[in-house]
Amino acid sequence: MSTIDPSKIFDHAVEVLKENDQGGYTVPTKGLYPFQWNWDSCFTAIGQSHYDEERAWTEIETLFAHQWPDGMVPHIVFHVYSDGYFPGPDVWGTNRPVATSGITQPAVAGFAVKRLYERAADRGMAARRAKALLPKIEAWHRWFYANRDPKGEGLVAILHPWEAGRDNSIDWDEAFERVPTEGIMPFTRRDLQHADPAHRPTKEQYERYLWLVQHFRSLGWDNAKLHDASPFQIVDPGFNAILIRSSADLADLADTLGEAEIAVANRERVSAGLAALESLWSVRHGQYLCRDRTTGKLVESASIGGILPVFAQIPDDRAREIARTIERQAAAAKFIVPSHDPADLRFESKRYWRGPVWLVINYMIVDGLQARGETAIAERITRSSLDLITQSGFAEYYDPMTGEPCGGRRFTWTAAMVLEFLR
Ligand code: 9WN
Repeated sequence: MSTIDPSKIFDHAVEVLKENDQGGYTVPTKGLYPFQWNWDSCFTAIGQSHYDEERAWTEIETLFAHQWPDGMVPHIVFHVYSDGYFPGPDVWGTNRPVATSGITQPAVAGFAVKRLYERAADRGMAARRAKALLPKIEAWHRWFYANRDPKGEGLVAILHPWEAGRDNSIDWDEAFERVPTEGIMPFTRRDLQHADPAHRPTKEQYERYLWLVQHFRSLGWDNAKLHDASPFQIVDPGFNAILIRSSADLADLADTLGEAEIAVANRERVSAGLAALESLWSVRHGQYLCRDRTTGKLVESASIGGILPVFAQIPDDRAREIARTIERQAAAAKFIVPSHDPADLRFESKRYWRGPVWLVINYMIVDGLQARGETAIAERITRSSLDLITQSGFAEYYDPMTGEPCGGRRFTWTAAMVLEFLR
């Protein structure tokens, strides 16, 4: 039975966005996530641009107001006190003027700012605000390659699963075994007060998440040290593809706004990144795979991270092959695109990033497929995304087999993406 009248989806989405709006930033959802998250905010701004351009720019500016002096943009900004989330500011101990976490998240900002700029009705305001954000996003991109690609391979590593934004993906399982759990502080998870434990990461995974946080904290959050000191270093094709796409978009914007140096630096990163991505292609899976930088081996795990590169300018034949891979998965799942290949025995339809559908991921895939002329499958993904909304509301994520809503409800980035899908 339909829970939302299709003709009312737009209004409902705006209502969800406004309800989670805290003035200068938006929380992902009330209760479960009471702070500002990095990539959530960038997608949120794109949604806000449909009804309030001014507010959309502010969302990204607030995030960048908390950029670290070395260029990193943290994955959480703890604007106001709340003990409703674990791990909170005391656990991170980053000593920032306004508390933040000490790790980052996918670099969506370059892409988002170009999108805001392109569609702006107020051209003067857009030029002014984009120009002010440009050097900040450039500093973040520079930070990535300086700190997460120390050997100049052209691809950056994540040092914590939370950085990829796909917390408990099957991609991390093997490497995560190397992360110890000894010596971690006693802790109480808050997420389980808001969401079904069967839909969330396990206790053991949380212990390892925490061990990494404590380890990085013991190194004073010195980004020059963290990469080499981390037992978890993964080169994720999805994470890199987002950075590559944002670098390309930032370069275009820099050209338009007369910032030639920023344009050149970002174009160089794009060419090096696209060339290096090739080494992650798997013929057997028809998609990209992660590389474990510690062992040098590809990770045998066909997740959404290896499909996401279609969002970047990968070669046409790779994009075509990815479209076919999604079609194959669509034969096994009622709703697409599952965050892990349903044919893999490790697939779990309700457990967070081990199977469920996420609308932000669908959005990036659709954007990439449309750019390649793969319109039939792109439309199918869009339809599937909107069907999930009418059937199950604005959930954090959905079971691809049944469409059941999972995780948090009245979720900001889901609502933001709906406004884009309805465009
Ligand atoms: C940890 C806010 C965030 C998203 C991530 C998603 C989830 C946090 C958590 O929620 O992660 O950062 O506590 O589970 O995995 O992608 O940004 O919506």
